Amino acid sequence: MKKQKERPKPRFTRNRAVAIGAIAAVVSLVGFFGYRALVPVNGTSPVLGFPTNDFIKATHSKSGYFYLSQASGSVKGLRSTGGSSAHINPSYVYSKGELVSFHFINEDYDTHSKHNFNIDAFNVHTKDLGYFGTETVSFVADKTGTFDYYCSIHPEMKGTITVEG
Ligand SMILES: [Cu+2]
Repeated sequence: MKKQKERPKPRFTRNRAVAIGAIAAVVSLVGFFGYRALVPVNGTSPVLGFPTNDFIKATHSKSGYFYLSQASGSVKGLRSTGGSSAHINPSYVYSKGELVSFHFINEDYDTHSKHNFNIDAFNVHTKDLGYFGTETVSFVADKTGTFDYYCSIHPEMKGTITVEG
């Protein structure tokens, strides 16, 4: 009678360890960004729901300092002015009540100047960020109208945010 080979016992394999590590990383990322996104800077209580994410960078070229949207394809809230996915000092459009997260990054490779991002109407004020600094600010678009966003260091860096009722 043939003796059956013993099957290897299930072990904590390397692959499994990698998978668990990856899941833990994703969960902690979601926890970090999710929590920040839930507390708007112009409110006191967390807002449940998925924010509209907009990525905007501060940069510089021969034409001066400006903001540039970092949109891949069509992004909700960004009013397209052409076929290009990058917009200089872009205009944003939101619906009243929308939770908005701005992800701001200083990519001013030219001058390494500091930059910030402000929307007074919604109490949005980032720190003065150095080169490659980033900050995420979330707010609730709780009033209608057209409002300015700007960099307090460079007057030419400004654009508008429109909230429609
Ligand atoms: Cu600036």
